[in-house]
Amino acid sequence: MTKTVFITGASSGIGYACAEKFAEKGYNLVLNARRKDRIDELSERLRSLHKINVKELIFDVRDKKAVEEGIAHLKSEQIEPDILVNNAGLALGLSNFYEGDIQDWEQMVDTNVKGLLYVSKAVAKGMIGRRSGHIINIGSIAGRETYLRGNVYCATKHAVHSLSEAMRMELVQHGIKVSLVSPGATNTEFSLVRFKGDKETADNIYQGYKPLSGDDIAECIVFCAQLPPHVNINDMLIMPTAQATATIFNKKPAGS
Ligand code: NDP
Ligand code: 8X3
Repeated sequence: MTKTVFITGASSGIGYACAEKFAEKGYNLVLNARRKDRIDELSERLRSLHKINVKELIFDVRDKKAVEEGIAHLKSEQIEPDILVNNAGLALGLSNFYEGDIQDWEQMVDTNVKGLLYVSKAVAKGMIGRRSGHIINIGSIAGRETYLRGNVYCATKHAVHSLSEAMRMELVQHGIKVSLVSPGATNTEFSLVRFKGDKETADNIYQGYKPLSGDDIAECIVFCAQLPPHVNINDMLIMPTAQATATIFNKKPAGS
C-alpha cells in the first residue's frame, strides 16, 4: 500500500527536498509550513509530476490549536501518516546569551521544541492505534555540541536529541520507529533566517568549502524511511567532508 509522509517545514531547504525525494519514490504527502504560496506551488508540481496525493496543512507549529485541528482534519479525511518528518525549525541570532533577544529565544523554543512536541503527540496517537509508524526528528550537530553564541539554538537541538530518545523508549512497545537525523552545515535558507535577511553574512557561512545541500539530507532521510520493518536507524549524524565539528572546518581562503 502507498505510504503517506507528513513533513513539517516543507516550504524550503531540507523539508522541501524531502517532499521532492519522497514524491519521486511514489509516497503520498502531507505538507506543512506557514508560507501557503510555496506549499501550493510545490504541491501542484509534485501532484502533476508524480501522480501522488498531496494534502496541504498550512499552520504555524507553535499554534497548539491549529496543530490539533489540522491533524484531526487529516483523520476526518482518512489520511493516516505512516512517517512523520519533524523538520520545521530555525535559529534566530548568534549572540552572547546576556545580549540575546528574548523574543528570538521564545520563537526558537516554541518552534523547535514545543512545536515538535505538539505535532508528534497528535500524530503518534494514530500511529499507536495502528501499531506502526516512523517518526524522524531533524536534530543538528548543534544538538551534540554547544558552540559559542549558539546558546539557545543549541539548547533546543539538544532537547530534540533527548526527546528523540524519550520517544523511542515510549513508542517501542507500540511498534513505532523513532530516528534522529542530525545535519552539519547545510546550505538552505537557515542562515538567511538566522541573520534576519542579511544575505552577505548568511552566504559567508558557506564560503570556502562545499556544504551539504537539502538534497543530501533528504537522501539520508529517505534511506532511513525505506529500511525493512525490523531495521531502525536510531541516530544519524551527517557532516560535510570539510566539517569535523560544529566549529572546525577545512576552508580554503577566498580566491584560492
Ligand atoms: P530553512 O529555513 O530552509 O527551512 C525551514 C523550514 O521550517 C521552512 O519550511 C519554514 O517554513 C519552516 N518553519 C519555520 N518555522 C515554522 C513554524 N513556526 N511553523 C511551521 N513551519 C515553520 O532551513 P533548513 O531546511 O535548513 O531547516 C530545516 C531543519 O533543519 C530545522 O529544524 C533546522 O534547525 C535543521 N538543521 C539545519 C541545518 C542547516 O545547516 N541548514 C543543520 C542542522 C539542522 P515557513 O517559513 O514557510 O513556515
Ligand atoms: C544548523 C547547523 O552549526 O549552524 O543546525 O547550528 S549550525
